[in-house]
Amino acid sequence: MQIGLVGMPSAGKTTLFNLLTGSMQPTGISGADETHIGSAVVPDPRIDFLSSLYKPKKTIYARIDFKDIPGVRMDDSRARASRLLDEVRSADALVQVLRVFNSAEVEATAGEPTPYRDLTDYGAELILADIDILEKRIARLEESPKAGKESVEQAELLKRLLTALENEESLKGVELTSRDKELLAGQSFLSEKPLFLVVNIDEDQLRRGDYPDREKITAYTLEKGIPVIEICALVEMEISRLQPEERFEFIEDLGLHDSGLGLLARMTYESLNLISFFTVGDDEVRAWTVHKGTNARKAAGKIHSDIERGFIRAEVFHYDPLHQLGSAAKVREAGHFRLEGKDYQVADGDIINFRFNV
Ligand SMILES: Nc1nc2c(ncn2[C@@H]2O[C@H](COP(=O)(O)OP(=O)(O)OP(=O)(O)O)[C@@H](O)[C@H]2O)c(=O)[nH]1
Ligand SMILES: [Mg+2]
Repeated sequence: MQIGLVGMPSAGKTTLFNLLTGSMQPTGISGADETHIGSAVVPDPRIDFLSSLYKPKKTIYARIDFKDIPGVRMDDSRARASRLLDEVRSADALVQVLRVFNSAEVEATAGEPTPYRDLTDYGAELILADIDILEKRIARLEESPKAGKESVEQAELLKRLLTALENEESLKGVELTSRDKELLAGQSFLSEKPLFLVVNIDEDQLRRGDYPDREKITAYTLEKGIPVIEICALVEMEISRLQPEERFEFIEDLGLHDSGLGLLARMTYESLNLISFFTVGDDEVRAWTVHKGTNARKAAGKIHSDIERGFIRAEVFHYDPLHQLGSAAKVREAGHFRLEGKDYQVADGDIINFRFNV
């Protein structure tokens, strides 16, 4: 699972990428031209607590993989534009970064921020790219000399998708039968990907709690069901490079209650229906990420395919009573230990020990 950071040039994607992943990629107009890949540690106070309780040799937080994709500039060649679009296409979900902050340096080349226009233009671009692909595929299907029943069926379906897009409806809203899904297998569309918005604001805008186009952006994202967070990418990145004792002062001063990374992680977990379960012990305390509804056996497979194959039982207790009572022994005494079978649906915050046999 990889999340693409996308949007217009100079929106602050690479700045945000550096903040999230602790990288030092060059930013700015003459910044790097290439896509960057990195992963971010998902902050989780539950892991902090478990680690302080078990004092393991290793503490491993969940991670989210990000890909920083440069924005397409007006003067870009078609080849570059299409290469960048392919990068977007290969991401599983998209975080669109929106330039709202004021910066004389950036405005000298990129002009005044036009956040609402950037937001809607980018959405339209994704739709246009999908239309382009659909038209090509439909033409190919119809021109194929030995067009069988399946090709006809497929072309019909693609035309239905095309109509939706031309009416500016998202593909997320198109109802698909299981046959449709079969016909579409392996085809991915940009406007169908989960999309989140990061509004990249500056310090003043953060203090004021307001910025240009705020109301329009809120209305648009509400209507389209796009989750939004506001981040001061540059400020946070600078703070993250300070010594810990200095950091606190700045965070207090700005009233940054939650880090950009924390907000982004929470938004992606919620919207993508992801949950965490934990494994604990003297060796290792670790968070694992699975989709809501994953059963115990599948969850075991996250750790190792042998554990999935040889699955016998899952010993489960929840983080909450452990946090309240302070030790696994007390949790056991209080009767919160459970033995679950392979079909048990793992819950967010479960602490699991898998019994298996290979
Ligand atoms: N003042 C201010 N400047 C910012 C902020 N975020 C980014 N910048 C500046 O904006 C410029 C562009 O930032 P980048 O992170 O390189 O932008 P990008 O989205 O990666 O741009 P491309 O890769 O060209 O698409 C850099 O000079 C950053 O320092 C911010 O929150 N405030
Ligand atoms: Mg960049």
